[in-house]
Amino acid sequence: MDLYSAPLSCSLASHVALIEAGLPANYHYVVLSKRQTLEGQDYLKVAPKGQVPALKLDSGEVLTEGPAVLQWIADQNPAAKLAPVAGTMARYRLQEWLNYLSTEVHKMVFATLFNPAQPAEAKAFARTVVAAKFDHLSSKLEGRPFLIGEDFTVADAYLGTILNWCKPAGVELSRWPVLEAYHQRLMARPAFAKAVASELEARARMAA
Ligand SMILES: N[C@@H](CCC(=O)N[C@@H](CS)C(=O)NCC(=O)O)C(=O)O
Repeated sequence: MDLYSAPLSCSLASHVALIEAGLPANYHYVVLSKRQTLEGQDYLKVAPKGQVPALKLDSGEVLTEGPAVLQWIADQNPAAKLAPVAGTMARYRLQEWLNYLSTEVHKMVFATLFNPAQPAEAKAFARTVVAAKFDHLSSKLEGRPFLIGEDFTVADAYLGTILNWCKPAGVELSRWPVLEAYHQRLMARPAFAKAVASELEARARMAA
């Protein structure tokens, strides 16, 4: 299986999930501005939407959209408990979180803050919205180790990835001590440490 990702972007969550699930994969890094992998492969031939993550399965099928990719990975190794069993209420809670993170936090807030084409008014609006989103997340994580129950799930892989963006986006995470402590716990997990180190190394190769 092959994961196509861009260093420290939303695809980091899929990278972390693969490691947490103990699934072997080949990692390909995409230079999004060129729609090309570091090896020079035309990324649009792999994933015509041009976005990461994309997971090429051993069957040759290519799966895209982070929430779908994350759940597929989780379902390959149920013993790792990265997602509750399909059909249970807990699984719908996971999907509820993945959708919230994707639409309300990733896209509405951070995609706006990072996009140089967005006008200053849109960025100012995103900065007001982030407070409401983080207040909500913080209230849900108060006194709990993870978003759902006692186990780390792929929703935590996604939220940890998003919280990494606070510093480069100029969002002061220390305003939410619960989220800051949660972020530190996630970054201390071996899977996050390994994936982040590998993606930083890929980013340095891209810059060279
Ligand atoms: N709906 C997609 C969005 C993925 C996405 O926004 N990926 C970003 C990186 S975090 C990307 O590929 N950006 C380049 C682009 O949109 O052209 C998903 O959930 O996977």
